[in-house]
Amino acid sequence: MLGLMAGLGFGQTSSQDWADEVLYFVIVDRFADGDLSNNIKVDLDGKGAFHGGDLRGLTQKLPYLSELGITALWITPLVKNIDDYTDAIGFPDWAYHGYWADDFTRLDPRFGTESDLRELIEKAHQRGIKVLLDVVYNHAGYGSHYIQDPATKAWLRYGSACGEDDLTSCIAGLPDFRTEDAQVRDYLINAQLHWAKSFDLDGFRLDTVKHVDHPFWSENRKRLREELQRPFFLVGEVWGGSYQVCDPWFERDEMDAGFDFTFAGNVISFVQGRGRTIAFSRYLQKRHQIRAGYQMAHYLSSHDVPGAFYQLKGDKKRFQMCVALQLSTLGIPVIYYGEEVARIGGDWPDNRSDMPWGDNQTLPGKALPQDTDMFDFYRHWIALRKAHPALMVGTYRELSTDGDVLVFERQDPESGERVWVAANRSGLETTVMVPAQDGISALEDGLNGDRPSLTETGWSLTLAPLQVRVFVTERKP
Ligand SMILES: [Ca+2]
Ligand SMILES: [Ca+2]
Repeated sequence: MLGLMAGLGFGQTSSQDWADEVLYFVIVDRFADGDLSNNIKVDLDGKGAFHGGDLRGLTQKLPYLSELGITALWITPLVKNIDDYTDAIGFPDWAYHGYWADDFTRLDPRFGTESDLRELIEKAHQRGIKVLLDVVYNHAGYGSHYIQDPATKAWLRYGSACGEDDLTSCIAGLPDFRTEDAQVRDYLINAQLHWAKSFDLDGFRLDTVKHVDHPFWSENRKRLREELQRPFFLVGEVWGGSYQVCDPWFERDEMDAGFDFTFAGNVISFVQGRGRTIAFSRYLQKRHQIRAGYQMAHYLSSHDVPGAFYQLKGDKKRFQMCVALQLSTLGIPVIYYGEEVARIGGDWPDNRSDMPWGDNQTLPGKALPQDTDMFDFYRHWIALRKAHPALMVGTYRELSTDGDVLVFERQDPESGERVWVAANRSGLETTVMVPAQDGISALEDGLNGDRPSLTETGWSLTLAPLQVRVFVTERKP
């Protein structure tokens, strides 16, 4: 791998390596509590309180994640966070999410020890699961030691020093690092490089990307490459990001991928019958115009937005359509913890509720039910995606946009494999005719093995109400 990277030049391979990943995003505190001894001021009834989840709990749940089929984990920041809460929003809100750092040079004991982190990464790798650590360069937590310490307080903008633009404003009133200052920049990059060097992490998820200047991101990339000498993936949160919005960071090769803020809204509208079928098809097609070698990570829910299942008011069939389309679309699908067992979520802070563990006694979500049928649905679609690279990286070709049925073809540029995806958003069983295509002699449903027939007018595809099907094609013998 290293030799290949040297030969191709940087920026050519690390992103491609992630084209076949399925990423699972965990808020460590809300997932699984594997060590009661590190629980400090845990309050399971407090929506903004620590709930006790930690690295050891996450490690214990790796078999569950393997069964689901995910191939990479994104975990919330682990560095020491502030010990106080804010009640500006009407209830005590603590740093359980990890985004309010107090000290970038050590781990927060509430999430675990360095040996816990080492064990998580080692055991994840044994299962073929990569680990991305979330890092924040833009700001520190409220009242953090960085603004108390005379040696560092000039490093930040806070109070009346906060600016008005993206780079210098204090997001949610958080002290903003002067990342344009070389001393501050070097401190922050050194601190995060330490974690990348000391642990076998596979990359970083970069927080608040558009609030930090481009020279900082270029330096970050350069230092990581020079000092790690191994593939190290960077996926960045550019708020509101699409492939176009993220392109300035791709153009400068400051990150490999960005989060796609456009997918969820578009797919939810489509399954709700809003907008024309062809509009959704053209949206999907356009996503393929992304700069070569870079990727978008598309999600249905996150810690910052109300999730798709909640927006669809718990409509399971329509949510499953979103899932099936997410898993048959270009990019890196991101599953937000618990979606796969129908955690309903809600508006903030309910979108950060505990992972439901059914009746298996895992804290903090031990009493919350799991929808195992939803889990199986995810498992099958993830397996289908992994079995057919066309679904991950294939080109897009529209086959039918009649009425409420969308049919498109994905073709793997490497193997030539062609796979069809058909989605019926109507509440009625619908049959659509797709004209015969050169080079295709038979179709087979990738999940149940059904083989549609070729009539004089074309392929007759019948879809149940609110169903998505994938057809694997066969060539003429
Ligand atoms: Ca704990
Ligand atoms: Ca900033």
